[in-house]
Amino acid sequence: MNTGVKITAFAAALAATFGTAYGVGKGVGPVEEPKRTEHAGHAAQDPQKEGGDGHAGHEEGAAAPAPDLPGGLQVSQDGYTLALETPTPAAGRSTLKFSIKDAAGRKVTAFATEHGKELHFIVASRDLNTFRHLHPVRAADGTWSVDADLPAAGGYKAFADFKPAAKGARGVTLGADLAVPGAYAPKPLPAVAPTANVDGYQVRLGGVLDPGKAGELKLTVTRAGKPVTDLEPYLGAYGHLVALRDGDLAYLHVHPNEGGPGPDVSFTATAPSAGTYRLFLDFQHEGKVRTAAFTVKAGASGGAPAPAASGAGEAGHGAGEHAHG
Ligand SMILES: [Cu+2]
Repeated sequence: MNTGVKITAFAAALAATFGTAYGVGKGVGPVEEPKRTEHAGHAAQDPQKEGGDGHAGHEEGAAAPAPDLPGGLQVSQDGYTLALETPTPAAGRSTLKFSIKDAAGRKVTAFATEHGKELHFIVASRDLNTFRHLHPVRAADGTWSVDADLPAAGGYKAFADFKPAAKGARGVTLGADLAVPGAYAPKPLPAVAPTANVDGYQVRLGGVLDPGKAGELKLTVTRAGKPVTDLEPYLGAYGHLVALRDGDLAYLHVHPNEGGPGPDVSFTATAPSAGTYRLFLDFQHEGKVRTAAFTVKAGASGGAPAPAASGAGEAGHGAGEHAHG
């Protein structure tokens, strides 16, 4: 399946989600009683049908779920919705509030613990220059809140990475737009570089991010030229890595490998496509968590399409090589 197909499936899923969740279709087209929302996440219709009025997907059967979409691209998935209560916070320090709602619109209050927390909340600016990895506190009614410092006006995206405790639920990462009002001056994406400096630490990135293939990324932490060999566990590992794709902020939570306590921290990562990614490494030393950020290109050719060879069967779908899942 190539990217074009995935985007089509995504668009169809979105259309179906809006159609069912908000009743947009009612009175507009011949939409009958919409099926329940658990349908919304599985709306991978025959792509030939898209381009219609977006409700073509209510028939059974055609649907393969879209499990291989990267995380963070949808505000609703698997019946769960990220509902921001503070979608336009002021610049500077403010309290962000949100909830995760289930298909019935109720705030979810039962979550599985992953990496030591029920929910990981990431806020990144659209230009990928600002990144916050936060751990909100949940009130008994399911409202989450956390203080965040968003330094400047502009577009941001909030990600909630969690696994509902409900039986059979899988982990999801939902993404919702957030905007800090004011005059916006986007910054260019920092250049590709193998090292990043933060608070007197230098972090070197080794390894290659390969589209569609799991590969090892190794980060090495030094301070004043000396390897740091006493990194501290943070959320059960010696580092946490989040990768965001430039262009749409698709979210990859990358899994840490065994090892530690430094100077090397190793991860296994799979880029869903060629392109440019911004990697954010959180590591803890001497009681403080710091973030080192890198710009990385996946696919050395910078996104050249796969050879269209061996035509036949998958005509028009290229030679996609996505093996992640
Ligand atoms: Cu976290």
